[in-house]
Amino acid sequence: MYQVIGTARSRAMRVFWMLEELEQEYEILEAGPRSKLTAEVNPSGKVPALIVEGKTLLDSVAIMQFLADRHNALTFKAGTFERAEQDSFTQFACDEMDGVLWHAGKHTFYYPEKLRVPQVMAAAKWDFARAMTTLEARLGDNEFVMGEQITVPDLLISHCAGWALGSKFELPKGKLGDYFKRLRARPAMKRALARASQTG
Ligand SMILES: N[C@@H](CCC(=O)N[C@@H](CS)C(=O)NCC(=O)O)C(=O)O
Repeated sequence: MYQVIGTARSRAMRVFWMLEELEQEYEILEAGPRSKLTAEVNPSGKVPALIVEGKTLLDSVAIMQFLADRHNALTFKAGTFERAEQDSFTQFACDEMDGVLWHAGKHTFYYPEKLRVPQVMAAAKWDFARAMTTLEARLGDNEFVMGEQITVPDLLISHCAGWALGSKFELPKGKLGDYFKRLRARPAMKRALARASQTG
């Protein structure tokens, strides 16, 4: 059985969702960033981490892609052009969504007050809005970013969209708004939320 270190209010939520999509059993080892358990497995003290067969894998995106590859679902095969396109969407989510949101978050609550620059929030909202315009163009009329098949970046993008909403960023309506709603309505997402809500 898989074990995941992290909490619902962290990037561990992406991993819970992926495991639910794959219908795998998992145990949540509830531990926050920089907790004793987290520090034991990750020198940076960051969550999530996946423990599988006595080994520990760090980074939510690496974990999600590993699980998708291992269970041959929600991914195209490595070495195909489609996989490269899929990875390009994954990279987009990391750079243009996760990176922007985290940068804003650091200046809102994470850095010591003397290092926070309030103007960063306005710049981050500008970057995020531009990313949404790009995503809308790349999504087109597709159901998911890679067409009819849901893949790793869809979960990642949707998780970042929820994070954005919680951080008072604006989400677009229209086709992109419908895409976000479609993803959040997935039964696996609801199961992951219900399961994770028992954690902090
Ligand atoms: N790229 C990493 C980022 C992990 C990360 O920053 N996690 C946050 C919680 S969502 C954390 O533990 N932060 C603590 C810190 O930066 O000190 C991943 O996706 O797993």
